[in-house]
Amino acid sequence: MTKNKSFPENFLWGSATSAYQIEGGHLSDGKGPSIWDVFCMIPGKVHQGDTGNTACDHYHRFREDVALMKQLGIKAYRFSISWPRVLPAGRGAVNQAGIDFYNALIDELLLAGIEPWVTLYHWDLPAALEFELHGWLGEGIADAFTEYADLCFQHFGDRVKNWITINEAWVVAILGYGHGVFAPGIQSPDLPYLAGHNLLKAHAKAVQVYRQNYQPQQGGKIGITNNCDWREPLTDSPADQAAAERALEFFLAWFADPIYKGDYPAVMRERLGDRLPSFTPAEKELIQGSSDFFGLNHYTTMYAADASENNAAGSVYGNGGLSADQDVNLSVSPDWALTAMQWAIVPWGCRKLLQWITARYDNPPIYITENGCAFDDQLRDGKVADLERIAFFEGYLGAIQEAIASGVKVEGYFIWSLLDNFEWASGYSKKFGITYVEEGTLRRVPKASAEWYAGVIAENGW
Ligand code: PNW
Repeated sequence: MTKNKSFPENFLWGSATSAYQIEGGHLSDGKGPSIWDVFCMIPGKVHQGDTGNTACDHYHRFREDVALMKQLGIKAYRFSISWPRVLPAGRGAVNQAGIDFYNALIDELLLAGIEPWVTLYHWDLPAALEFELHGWLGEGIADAFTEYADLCFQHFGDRVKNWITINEAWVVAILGYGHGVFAPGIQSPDLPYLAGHNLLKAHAKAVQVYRQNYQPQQGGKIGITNNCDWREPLTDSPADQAAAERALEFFLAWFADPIYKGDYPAVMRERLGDRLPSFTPAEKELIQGSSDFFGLNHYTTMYAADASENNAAGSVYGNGGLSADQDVNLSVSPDWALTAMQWAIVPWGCRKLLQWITARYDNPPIYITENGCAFDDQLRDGKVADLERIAFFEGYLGAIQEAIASGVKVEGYFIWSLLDNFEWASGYSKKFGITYVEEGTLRRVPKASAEWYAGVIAENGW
């Protein structure tokens, strides 16, 4: 690995969170319930019955959290707006207290010299829209999302110059409507493709409103963030190479091809037929070119092997999407170190994925809007001494530098996450960085000092 430590001069360094995972105040000051508020109440859905009711109590402690960001020296902060906090029923009546909260947060960030990056949808759909429209399966959902997005551009767009419409459509579709392990908890072999279709339409409509009514005066940029692992062929056989490519297309090209090429990947159409909805010509036109940047969340890598003969998943569900549709078997190498979430640490997979995106989508500007790791806290003198995390970032940032050196346009990087938080169906753990759970709320635990880390880094020759 090259030891050139420099990143491009204007490279953006940030940290990220999402509303339901950190805010708490789940029904405070007029907020409506989201599908995650409801999902958490169903016994057995979330580890130990945990909820985001209080989470990091960021709703009440955001000034403290912004001070923490300032101390960390981050230049940008990616957070999400809770749709039911500003529109308690999803549409119609506005909750002014919700608008006030995000105004205060944005002002506090700007005062601290930190650029706000706002995600409009990070999974906390207003519960009302689940009942009334069948959530992301419903015909009217794209219009409801556009009404909400419009409200946000109108109230916050004078100060927010970076917008992300949807966080990880793949997770919403596959985990929410395929495996059913995330809200709204639906298990189906077909519905993920309908949910994904509506997510893309919602994204594109919101972008159209921004571009027509706000971007000319406000001058910001808008895009979507998708997640993808790397898929490495298990062997160099043509069948395994094709399997790895197919797995990437079912993961990332599912959502990126319509935006960069105007339609779903051919391999998805071939394999899914009518189970994959079709765009009208007008919709294709609306969706194509609807992202000013390529937002990417990346965490891990798996081997991919052709499974046309023997699909090891043995069911429609697998950890790379709906595996029966892809005929891909996934595995990890026993040599790869794992995070506490059992995700393999494979920095070169990050480099290869960035290069794959660059080749397939003609070198778009990429923002890595999430990358990070979970580890058990190791406390030293009451402070978190997270050596494994330092090594993780050393590896992944080195891989990103290599990608940049090879011509990939990575323009920014956001660490997931600023705060230890509510990890969806996994609930809380003590496994992340800055904070840990104590008596139902999260107590802040400082990191070890910068000097101490500098010593460790020098000692290890990083
Ligand atoms: C992302 N998967 O979630 C989310 O954007 C965050 O809210 C979350 O806390 C973070 O990554 C860590 O999990 C994912 O199964 C959840 O591949 C699941 C998957 C990927 C991303």
